[in-house]
Amino acid sequence: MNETRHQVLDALADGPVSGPTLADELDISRSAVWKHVEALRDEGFEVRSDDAGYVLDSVPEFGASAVEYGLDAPFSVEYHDSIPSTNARARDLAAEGASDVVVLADEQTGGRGRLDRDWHSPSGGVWLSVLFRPDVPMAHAPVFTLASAVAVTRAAREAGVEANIKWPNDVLVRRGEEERKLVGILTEMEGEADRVSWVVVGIGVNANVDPADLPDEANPTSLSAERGEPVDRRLFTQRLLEEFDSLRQDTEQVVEAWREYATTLGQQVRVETPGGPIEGEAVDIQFPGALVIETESGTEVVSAGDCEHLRPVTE
Ligand code: BT5
Repeated sequence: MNETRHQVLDALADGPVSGPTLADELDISRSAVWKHVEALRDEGFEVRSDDAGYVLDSVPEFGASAVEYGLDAPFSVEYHDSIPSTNARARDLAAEGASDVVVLADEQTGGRGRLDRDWHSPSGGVWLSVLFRPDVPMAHAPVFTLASAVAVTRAAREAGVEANIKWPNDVLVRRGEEERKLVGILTEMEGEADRVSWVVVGIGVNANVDPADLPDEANPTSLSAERGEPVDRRLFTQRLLEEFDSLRQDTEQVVEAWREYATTLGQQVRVETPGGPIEGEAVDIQFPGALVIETESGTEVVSAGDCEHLRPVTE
């Protein structure tokens, strides 16, 4: 949303405000005010005009301006009802030089997980990618995957869903022994060894989605299924972005926060790494995101791989 539209919206929220007053305050023409109001109406904002002027009656459920409105983080939002993949779009924007942009979609038709796996993204989810340019070496970039897992976990908990993190990139809900996948995260980046050029953090949240529409083998769940009612996607997305914004600026606090929500620590795990499987007890996480595993033959530090939580062997 451009700066003037933002100002118009803020003024309407404090309304009633007349067209001429707004035009004076913002130093634009009356017809420009009218155009901004019409554009907001087109986006689903209900703007009433009465004798005293314009009044904002309601904000749309989802969309670019809806999420930007009242957002306490410096991101601009690009919204799509349907798009192949928000990560692919964010990569294109990165190539054009953009930064601090969030690509948000209601539905993805070609969503991707790690290793080019499919990510099912029916309408009703929160499918988003954050493009930014942190001033850090490439080796530190995995911390942003952890940061996004923490951010989404906090937002889910605020929405009443007791989410936990499974290393490295899953957010789950536990039911007894069972773990159900609520969120997947895919981080992509480009740069030189000593400096990241851009990072795209792709976060896929099963928000108001029926788990029956998602692949069975992942044991999926959704915010609406856990809550028994739909979540306010606008507020959820705002909280997620605000938490992420504060964590990305203070990466020191990320590992500590991650430990608080992790289910992986203390568990027997099997991690499929490019060099083969590693099995043992997950004992810690190290900056910027490596898992420390005690195996029979010593301590291993693993920076990437698919992690399986093994059931403890009971005798
Ligand atoms: C992930 O991959 O978990 C990362 C997913 C990232 C998706 C976001 S959405 C916004 C952005 N745009 C994109 O195109 N991607 C990102 P991975 O750990 O590889 O898990 C993939 C596996 O999860 C699949 O093989 C399925 O088994 C399962 N799966 C697919 N869709 C799912 C869903 N909606 N919920 C739960 N599990 C799912």
